[in-house]
Amino acid sequence: MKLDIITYPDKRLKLVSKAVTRFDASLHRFLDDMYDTMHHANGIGLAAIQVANPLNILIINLPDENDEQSKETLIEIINPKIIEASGHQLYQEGCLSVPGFYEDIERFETLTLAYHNRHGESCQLEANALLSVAIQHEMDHLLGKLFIEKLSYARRKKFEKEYKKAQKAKKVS
Ligand code: Y12
Ligand code: CO
Repeated sequence: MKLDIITYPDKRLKLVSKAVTRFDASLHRFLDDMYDTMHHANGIGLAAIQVANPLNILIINLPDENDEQSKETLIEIINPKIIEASGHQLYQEGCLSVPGFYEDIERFETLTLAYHNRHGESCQLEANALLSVAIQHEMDHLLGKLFIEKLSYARRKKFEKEYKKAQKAKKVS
């Protein structure tokens, strides 16, 4: 089932998400709904708070070398914790909760992540390049942070003006 994605400036995006403690059928249904929602919106990453549920859950589904997404490569990450990070990279980010805006953001190049899967089992992964960017972007959502908060003062002001104008135009059409 597809859920509604909340968008900036919805205040719920500022909430700090809470740990998942029950790895039950209701969690599995919610993860499936998150996938349907992200897939329908052509996204590659989604955090639970983007569908108004403040839990430490994120999903990532990167495209393959032919630019195609497959559910087989979906990564479900619950209660993530970065245990090591190094290097720096710039990547042009976008967010389903900030539609129509993309900007270069600096992130760690590589990271090691500890997390739980949908069954509550402890897992670990190493990520670099796009996967590393996606994990850091989605983990910021769990802390109530959006990538636009990383912009310079001048760029953020320009964004606010452009975004408001685009929102107004959407309402009229
Ligand atoms: C690298 C950078 C950022 C992430 C976080 C996950 N971000 C997304 O999945 C963004 C998806 C997105 C999709 C859009 O819709 C279409 O392309 C059809 C979109 O377009 C509009 O809003 C108009 C914007 C963002 C992971 C890895
Ligand atoms: Co986002």
